[in-house]
Amino acid sequence: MKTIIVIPTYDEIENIENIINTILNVKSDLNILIVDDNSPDGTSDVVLRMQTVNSNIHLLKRSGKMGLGTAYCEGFIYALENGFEAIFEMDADFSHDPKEIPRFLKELETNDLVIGSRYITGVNVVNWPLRRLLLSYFANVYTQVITGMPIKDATGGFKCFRAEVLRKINLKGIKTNGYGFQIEMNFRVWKQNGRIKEIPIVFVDRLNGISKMNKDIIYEAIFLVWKLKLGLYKK
Ligand SMILES: Nc1nc2c(ncn2[C@@H]2O[C@H](COP(=O)(O)OP(=O)(O)O)[C@@H](O)[C@H]2O)c(=O)[nH]1
Ligand SMILES: [Mg+2]
Repeated sequence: MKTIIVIPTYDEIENIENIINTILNVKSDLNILIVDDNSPDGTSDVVLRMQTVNSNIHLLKRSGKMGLGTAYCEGFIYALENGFEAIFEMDADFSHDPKEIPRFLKELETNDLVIGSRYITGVNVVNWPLRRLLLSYFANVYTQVITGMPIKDATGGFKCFRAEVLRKINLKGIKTNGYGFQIEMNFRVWKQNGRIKEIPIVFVDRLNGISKMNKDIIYEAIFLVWKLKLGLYKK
């Protein structure tokens, strides 16, 4: 399958070159799309430089920080327009191990969405403060109870979609970010009876750069699950 890894970036200068090279070392025919929100640290300049020697590296540069959800949706639209069949979500900060990419692709042969899950075999999170781990864990229990969606890790950001399933989603209508975005995408695939498979991954907190997580992302997710449950979202 023609595969692209979509990576949203905001101030990832310390990770960008390394993550791109690590992914290409896993499989040199993978394509990578960086969706950069005009990072002040010049992340996109590094991508531009790397593009000159490798045409598998793509860049979408947006005018400013507009959030993770819309960055992914623009990336997905680009991927669909360019004929990619397997479309990944992945972070730039090495929390997601590129070596796992082939395992996702194997599972995608018989599924529509493969989710890297931190919570199917106990708790596979390394180096997160307990506060953040508890927040994530209970956010997932809450999401599962309210929505009824049988997914143990609905907020994770390492996953792979089949193009067909993304084509059925109104990507321009999605306004959520962060946790909420991940939940909403899973929910929409689930509602169209997409085949969803969780595979265990280990999530390691970033070593370089800083997290862009904030309180608004948590409030958004709390209200979103009710909206989804009650059907109050744009189809
Ligand atoms: N384009 C874009 N990327 C973002 C934005 N916010 C976060 N990111 C990227 O999304 C990924 C996950 O963000 P991160 O800060 O690591 O979140 P955390 O892992 O939940 O702490 C990283 O690659 C970030 O650079 C944004 O507003 N726009
Ligand atoms: Mg991170």
